[in-house]
Amino acid sequence: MTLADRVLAGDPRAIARGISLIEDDDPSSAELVRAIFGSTGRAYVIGVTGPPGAGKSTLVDRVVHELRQRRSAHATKLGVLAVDPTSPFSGGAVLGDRLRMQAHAADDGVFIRSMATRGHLGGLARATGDAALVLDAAGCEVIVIETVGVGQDEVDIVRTADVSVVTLVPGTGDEVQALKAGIMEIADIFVINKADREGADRLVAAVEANLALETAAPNAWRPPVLRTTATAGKGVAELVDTIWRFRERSAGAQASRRRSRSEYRLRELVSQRFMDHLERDILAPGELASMVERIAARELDPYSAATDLLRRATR
Ligand SMILES: Nc1nc2c(ncn2[C@@H]2O[C@H](COP(=O)(O)OP(=O)(O)OP(=O)(O)O)[C@@H](O)[C@H]2O)c(=O)[nH]1
Ligand SMILES: [Mg+2]
Repeated sequence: MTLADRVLAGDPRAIARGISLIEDDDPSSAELVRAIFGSTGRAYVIGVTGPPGAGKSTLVDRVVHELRQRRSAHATKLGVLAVDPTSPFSGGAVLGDRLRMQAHAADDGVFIRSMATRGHLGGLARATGDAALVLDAAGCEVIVIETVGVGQDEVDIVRTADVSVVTLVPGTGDEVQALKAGIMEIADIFVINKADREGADRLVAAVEANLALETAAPNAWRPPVLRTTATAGKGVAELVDTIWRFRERSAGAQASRRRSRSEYRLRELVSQRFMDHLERDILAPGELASMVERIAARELDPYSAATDLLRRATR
């Protein structure tokens, strides 16, 4: 039996092995994705992002629990990916997540995995997308992806999700940073977690005010701003309801989102492969770096450099 066959059969060890290959950018991971791809596209992917310590893991844990409670209606098999772009190898925060999620360890309907990558730029988003494919192929009906932070990495990772939930916390100024990183635009649902803290009302109002500035098309989904206290499980049922309302409401939008995700992945992969090919097969060692140096020193402009590289690679 191949690894792909075992993944398709839902074997947890094969799932773990497959994700490790993807994480390590092992050449055989492309083969795995090729073999399982036709059996994917069924899972509903929920992205949860927000600043460090916002309570994302606590919230995800509760959401998973809630979905399991409603299992027949929503999901009998679930996957959770906790992605940590800040630590190149599985670090402390991720270990914390692992421990916290022990609650589901005995529950064989839930597969939990933390991820990091030593990959290049954009590598984590690709790895996350591919890891989600593995869980999808293994029969997970719902996949939750947790990412830390509110930067470009998260924006890229959230692109792989069907719904993106952005968590913010009162009294931290998170929303300012999130605004800058452009994460507000990609949110389908806002969650003000730690609503037990002072300043929740103000933060809700600030996010609402910001949303009001956007001119949305009629009938467009207007991101709701929810409040949760994850530690007490408060607001979690409402969050799950809202996610499902989003899922049902936007079936048409979902298809176009999946299309643009496919396009993004293809473009990403081609440019990555093209650069790999250039550096490995065309350029002399260090040649790209010296080109970069010359551009920085204004001896060469980037347009001429790109034209030159393209010509050499396609000759
Ligand atoms: N008061 C309060 N504390 C909370 C709430 N939700 C989570 N916490 C606490 O906040 C801390 C961080 O929670 P995590 O769930 O680890 O947060 P996280 O966003 O996953 O953290 P990272 O993954 O490290 O970025 C923990 O001590 C939680 O118990 C909440 O609703 N209210
Ligand atoms: Mg966490």
